[in-house]
Amino acid sequence: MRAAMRPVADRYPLTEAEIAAFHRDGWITLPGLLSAAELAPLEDLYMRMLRREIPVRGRDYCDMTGDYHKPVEDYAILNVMLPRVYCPALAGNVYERRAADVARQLWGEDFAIDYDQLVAKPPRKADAVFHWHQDLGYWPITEDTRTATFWLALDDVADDNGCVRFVDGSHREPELREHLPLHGDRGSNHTLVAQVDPARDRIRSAILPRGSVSVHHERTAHGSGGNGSDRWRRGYVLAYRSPATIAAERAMGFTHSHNDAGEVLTAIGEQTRRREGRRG
Ligand SMILES: O=C(O)CCC(=O)C(=O)O
Repeated sequence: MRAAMRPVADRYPLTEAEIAAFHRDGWITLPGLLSAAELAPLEDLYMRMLRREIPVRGRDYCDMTGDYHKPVEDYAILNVMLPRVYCPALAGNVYERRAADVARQLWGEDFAIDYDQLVAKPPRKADAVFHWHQDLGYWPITEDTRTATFWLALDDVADDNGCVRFVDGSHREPELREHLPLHGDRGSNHTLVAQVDPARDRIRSAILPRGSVSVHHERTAHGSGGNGSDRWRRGYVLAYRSPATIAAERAMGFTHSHNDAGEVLTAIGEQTRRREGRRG
């Protein structure tokens, strides 16, 4: 299938070169996953959630740059965890169906949604920095490492409005990089920060037109700069993993909600630190 002919209904066929690039670099971009007509109803629900017309419980509506006590009007990165829980109309949408098709081509048939997330930088938010991290730094370490996390652009995104940037090949490093909390402990703020060195790491920006996606692996280091532009930078994240991995997470009490019990998040942090400690 030629790239120009996709998508076809719920399918988005990948080329062999795209599959190889995902496994080599730990991330890829895919153009035109959704059309303007397909984006419009999703964008409407997205904005209703950001405006809090659809209620979101507790810390699942937060600012990824600050502590949990920051006033909403000062938020730099508006972050909604688990939007399909709070807005069931999102469940089963065309983005979910096409992303599932892509995830299965990358990794095999047994793939399901682990969590979803909205992550939006309003215009002129120079402090809307999403710090470098590997997703696995936030997650429990599970046996099956297969992940495909999608980041759908609701706006044209580039460096000026804070697009996501990835470190090529970092998913193939033998150990996770060290992750330290940004503010105090995980009870004060969710954000963790990993070391990335522009002199040593090969960093590339995921420049995406509206309706396109990036797809990354759970160990690929990534982050994003502030939004210095007059445009929004809105992303809609969907993470796919195997049903067995999702069940293992849930058995630990880990749902990707920021309202998960503090002891669960602390135990996961300790598991990651023990793993990092084995490096030396
Ligand atoms: O939106 C961003 O800048 C970062 C998003 C992210 O970390 C992710 O999708 O895993």
